[in-house]
Amino acid sequence: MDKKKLAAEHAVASIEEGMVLGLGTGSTVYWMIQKLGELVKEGLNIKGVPTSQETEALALKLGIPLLQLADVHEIDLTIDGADEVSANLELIKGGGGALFREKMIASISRRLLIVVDDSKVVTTLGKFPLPVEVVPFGWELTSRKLSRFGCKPVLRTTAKGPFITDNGNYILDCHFDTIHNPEELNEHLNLTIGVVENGLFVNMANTIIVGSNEGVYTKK
Ligand code: ABF
Repeated sequence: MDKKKLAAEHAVASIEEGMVLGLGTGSTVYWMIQKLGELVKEGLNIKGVPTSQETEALALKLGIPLLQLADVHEIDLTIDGADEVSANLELIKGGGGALFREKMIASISRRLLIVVDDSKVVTTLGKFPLPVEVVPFGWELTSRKLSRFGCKPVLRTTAKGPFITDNGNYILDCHFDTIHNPEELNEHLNLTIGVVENGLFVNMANTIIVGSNEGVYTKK
């Protein structure tokens, strides 16, 4: 059984009639969106999903109603993936490069439900390199400032050059190994000139649904 699919399909049970839903990105969320599309076809009536480039085409294909983000003041429930989840429900996100928009959606969500397989569950964050979105101008200076926090920043690249986010920025994948105080680091990173946003989601996730070989379990 696909552990990501197990977690994602379990998460759908949290979706209620009339909700404004936030959808994240990634292969785990993909399974959830597929299941949501089936329920919409069977008559589930949700208010809609704020559009984002990643989900728009799939949502339209599945008949999931779309809302203009500017018209959305609050999201009832956001379901998203993660790259690492700690015992305190702190997250590292952004492996897919969409951390800024995911954090913006999460910031107006009443509930944030994370779906992962058990490979993402860790005791301490940091083994997964922390994605930090930075302005291209002076990125090398920003990189040097980030290294002072005890990491090795690496510019994310593609075959054609630097990876460019949906917002036109670069990503520095910061290798920390361990992050002992995610809350403090999150603040320090975002106060660093040149940093747009970082992949630490602290005090944001309410529930984690984990798919494993033994089935599904929930961390709250
Ligand atoms: C997204 O899901 C990203 O924040 C994160 O990098 C990714 C995890 O992808 P997957 O579910 O495919 O492992 O939300």
